[in-house]
Amino acid sequence: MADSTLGEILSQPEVWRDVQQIATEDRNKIQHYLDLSAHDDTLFVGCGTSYYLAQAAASVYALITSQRARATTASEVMLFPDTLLPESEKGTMPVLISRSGTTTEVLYAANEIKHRRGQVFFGVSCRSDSDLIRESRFPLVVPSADEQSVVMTRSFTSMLLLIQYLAAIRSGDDGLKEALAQVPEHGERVLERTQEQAEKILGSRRFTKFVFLGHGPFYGLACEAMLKMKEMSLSISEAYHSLEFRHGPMSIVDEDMLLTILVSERSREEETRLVKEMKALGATTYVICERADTELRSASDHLLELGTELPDEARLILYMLPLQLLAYTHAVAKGLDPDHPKNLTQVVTLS
Ligand code: F1P
Repeated sequence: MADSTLGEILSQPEVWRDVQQIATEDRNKIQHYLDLSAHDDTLFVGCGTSYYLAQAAASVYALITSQRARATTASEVMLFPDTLLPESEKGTMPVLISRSGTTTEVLYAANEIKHRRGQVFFGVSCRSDSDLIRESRFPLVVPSADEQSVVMTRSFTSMLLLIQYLAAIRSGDDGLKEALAQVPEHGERVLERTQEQAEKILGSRRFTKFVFLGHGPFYGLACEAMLKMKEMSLSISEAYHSLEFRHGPMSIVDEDMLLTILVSERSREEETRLVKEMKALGATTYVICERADTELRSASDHLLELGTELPDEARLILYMLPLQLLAYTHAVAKGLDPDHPKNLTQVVTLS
């Protein structure tokens, strides 16, 4: 039976407090990094879970700083660097993200940026003794978020939270830093409520298809939820921008589908309409949101209201707790061991 994966999932509020401490104690160092790395465009880079982290990070970084930010896979930087870092543009700051700091494509991307282009980059990792961090001009490390498990859970949310603090420091938004400081306590309350909810949802029907939807930074979270469900429970699992689901993918909606939507305050009205339509097509709907009005509540077969009074850009990582537990619970119910996911290793190194 899994123990490290579940333990790592449940430890997240405590590790998030460590991130808050790093952002406070290292604030001057982080500000110095930002001063030295003056840039007007940020490219977040990663693989697997760390790529989905890069997607969520780019969107929330742009929201907070009002600066341009993009996300890509490390393999794209390795194979098609000129499409992302054209020689004509020097104002882009790469942020390379990797729990292990040793993933081959990430190190290739680091080499391309540093040694072939003579540029510098931020490195975000859980391991300070890694090649990525040694190569980074601006290293940011969250050691207590590291994991024994193959699948990434607390490393994902903790490195994303650190990047949210980076954005808040960059934009001088003290109100956002105060909002982020409240997230660990909300996390403890969410964990108390969601382990039982995951069992209730999965006990209600035998789902064979899982879809996760979201917009803005919540799309990167939806992609990560898709990957967790796939990695841990070996299930058919897809992720889309919420309104994109109508443009073809909804053809597979039926009674075997659990459709989970990560509702943001910015897109709540449109996402409420979508949930009602998908419920009418036969999907079981699971809505995670800040607060549900009557219409959204009636369209939700299962509902988690976070009730934090925090803005979208501060509330992000709280959505991952129920989503990680949903995947974990489904895996164990199928007799699988999330600590030893099929076909996977903790780090992908190419010889
Ligand atoms: C990235 C990654 C993980 C995946 C598996 C293999 O690792 O692809 O997302 O779950 O563990 O490695 P990293 O570059 O963040 O260490």
